[in-house]
Amino acid sequence: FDEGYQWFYEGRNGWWQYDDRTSVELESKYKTGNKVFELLIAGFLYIVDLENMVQYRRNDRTKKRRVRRDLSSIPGVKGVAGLKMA
Ligand code: V3L
Repeated sequence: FDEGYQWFYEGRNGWWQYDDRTSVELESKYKTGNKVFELLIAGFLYIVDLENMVQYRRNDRTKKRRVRRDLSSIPGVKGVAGLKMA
């Protein structure tokens, strides 16, 4: 990772950091210029589209969440992969 950068997906009123394994995968795809790819997240296949910076379940494309690569110090981070920050 570049110094201080992290991957986030959109929550209701803020951003969730991706879990470590998924973050490493995202960073690797990002670095190789891979724009659209599948990821297994909590047992479901998701499409990540880095051209439009969104993710959505492969078999339900109606619920799109924004994706963001930004400094880990951004405001509004709720926690990691659904686990609220202490
Ligand atoms: N990593 C982990 N869980 C995810 C991810 C991901 N990248 N994408 C979706 N889910 P959907 P608030 C989120 C979960 O988009 O209160 C948060 O992690 C998603 O979890 O329709 O709204 C929280 O746990 C949701 O439970 O595929 O901010 C939860 O929402 C489920 O997959 C509530 O967060 C369906 O999301």
